[in-house]
Amino acid sequence: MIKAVISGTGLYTPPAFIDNEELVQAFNAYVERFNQDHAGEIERGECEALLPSAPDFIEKASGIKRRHVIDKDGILDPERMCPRIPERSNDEPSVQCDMSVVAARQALEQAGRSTDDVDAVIVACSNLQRAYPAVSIEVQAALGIDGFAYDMNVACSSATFGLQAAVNAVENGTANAVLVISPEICSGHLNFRDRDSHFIFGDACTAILVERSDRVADGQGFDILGTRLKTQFSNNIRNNFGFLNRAAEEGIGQPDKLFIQQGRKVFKEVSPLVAETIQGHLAALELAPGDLRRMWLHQANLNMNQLIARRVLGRDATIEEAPVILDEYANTSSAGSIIAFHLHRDDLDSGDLGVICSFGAGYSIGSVVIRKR
Ligand code: CO8
Repeated sequence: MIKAVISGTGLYTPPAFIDNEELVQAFNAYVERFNQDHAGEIERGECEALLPSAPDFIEKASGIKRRHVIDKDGILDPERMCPRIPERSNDEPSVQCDMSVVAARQALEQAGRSTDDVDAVIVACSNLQRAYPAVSIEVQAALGIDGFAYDMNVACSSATFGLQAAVNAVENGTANAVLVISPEICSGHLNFRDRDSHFIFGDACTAILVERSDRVADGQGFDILGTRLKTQFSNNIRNNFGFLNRAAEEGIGQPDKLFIQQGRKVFKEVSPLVAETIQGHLAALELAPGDLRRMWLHQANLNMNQLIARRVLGRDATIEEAPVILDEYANTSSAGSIIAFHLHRDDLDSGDLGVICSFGAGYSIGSVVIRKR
């Protein structure tokens, strides 16, 4: 039977980054101005004074120290607090296409492949910059790939769900090699005026090349032993931005057209679900948690990852067992677990087992168990 292999990965990191101190300085300047401008209403009890943010809180509550972003100046401008990413003409490549091409070329280079070897592109991410034509088809054209492409969105689990789609395509013979690309511009849909969440996200793009095992040299890449997906509806992470917004004038400008969450509830509800999903997936593959050398977990919150790893292993995980990239990248939605895999796998030996696991809005969870070839 044809099996699927991860033969290469790539990562595009925007050069600009914002540390917690800079972010909080801009946020607090906005808060100060807001409270001054609304002093009368606040005094009459018609409006609540805004509270300042704090770098210490951010690091302690989340583990995040900084985040890479496409545009820094617009986010740090207290008058704007939103990245400035100018529109491009239809004749220019879109921003998500540009990011995707860089990450994809890196994945191909790592696998020793050219675009001629690829016959499918899946762009899988939390937010697509337009309705159509599909960004994936634009990326396919930019890379000169003969085949097919489509976009998909399962929020933070987009990349792992995309991986399962790629595995299915390779194993049923629809494609020989599939690129799964996740261009995440989280700064575009983060409310930088919201104290509870203004620090959470960053931007990045990952790419994964999935190929038929019989085309990949022994000792190269990772066998995909299995994928398991799980979804369970929840409103606790939500974004109501969509094409019907213009048909409902009452909602225009409301904060729910950006990312909103009940962070505490997400933490409490998702952590056990993730641990159960990984344990159940391992058991179905006749593996035990103790067989895992590494867990490349979704990178949303450090405390959450430590809890999940503890539940899976029955003890605290070492930093080698559950590597962290959110200190540097923050939450990059579906790209997070793939960045962790991309940056923390070279020390693995042939036969070592690991799990890539995403979790987030939906709720959605994707578990991919792999073995170093
Ligand atoms: N500065 C200082 N203090 C603050 C701040 C701040 N910025 N924010 C809150 N506080 C205060 C609160 O007022 C509260 O004070 P008090 O105790 O006096 O009431 C105290 O800090 C504690 O507040 P919280 O209970 O809110 O803080 P938590 O300890 O729960 O930490 C977190 C908040 C970090 C948000 C945490 O709950 C968390 O990370 N939860 C998990 C979240 C998660 O995993 N979410 C998934 C994200 S969704 C996803 O990954 C992809 C979605 C699709 C992509 C969207 C891209 C934009």
